[in-house]
Amino acid sequence: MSQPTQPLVALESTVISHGLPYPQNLELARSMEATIREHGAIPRTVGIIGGQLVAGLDDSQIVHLATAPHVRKVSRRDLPVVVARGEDGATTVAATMWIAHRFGIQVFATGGIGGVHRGGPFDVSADLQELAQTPVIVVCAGAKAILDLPATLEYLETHGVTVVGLGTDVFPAFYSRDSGLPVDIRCDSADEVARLWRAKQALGLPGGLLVAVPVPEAHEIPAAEIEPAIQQAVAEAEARQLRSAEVTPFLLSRLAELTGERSVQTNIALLQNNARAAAEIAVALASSTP
Ligand code: PSU
Repeated sequence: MSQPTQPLVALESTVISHGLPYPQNLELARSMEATIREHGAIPRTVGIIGGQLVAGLDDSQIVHLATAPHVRKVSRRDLPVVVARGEDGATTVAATMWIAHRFGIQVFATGGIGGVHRGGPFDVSADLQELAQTPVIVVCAGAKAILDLPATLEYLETHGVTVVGLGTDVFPAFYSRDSGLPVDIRCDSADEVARLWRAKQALGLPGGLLVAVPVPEAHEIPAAEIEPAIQQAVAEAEARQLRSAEVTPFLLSRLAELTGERSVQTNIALLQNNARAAAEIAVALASSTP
């Protein structure tokens, strides 16, 4: 594959349509794009409009996904459905990675990835399998502790996905900086991440790279504080017998209700931070000699 000449950064749209309330979702979508530009890279927010895959939604399309009711949450398995029906769709990490790759984008900033859910029934996000097969660097703040984090990291290990801690030795847990679980490798700069990515490509290894960046300290919600709300939300999801794609949006919105505005502020802070880190990685990749 040809090397990127432009420092492009993909952004997902499930966080806009399903992850944050209005109007913070719209403000966030716009300010992540602005942060990426401020750091010398080019944002490409990904979504589906009228059955067309778009990598680089314009402002009116972003407003539409932030405000329209019932926009479908689109993961990999939903892609043919929305295309065949000419529908709109908000793309998850998995679908955004797949579209980003099709459009030649190698770096993607998100908040938290999906993973292996706690307890039963068996529920594994398609995000993990996408990381195993699609060559995109995904910059996130780890995964929420609504998930089974040890099982999530095991799954990634089994599928050959290297987990990088950017400026950290431990996998962050989204709201909290420390899940207590180690990452595979610590990198302390965007250049170091770019070198790792080049090495992976030179070896011909398939799949992506997960770069985990802890939420800035000022915005952290310590694990002990967030855990009771997580346990309550997980118990409620089980009592309602939710399945598949319904589970994550339910847990996210219950957590927001249970923790109030604070969790939304933390969510926004880490997304901005990830946008900055992803822009720096994209710039490092675009300027490094292949
Ligand atoms: N985790 C978050 N916020 C989010 C999501 C996950 O903290 O908005 C979204 C992402 O788009 C992710 C998707 O790809 O949820 C995972 O959904 P599922 O578990 O159904 O695969």
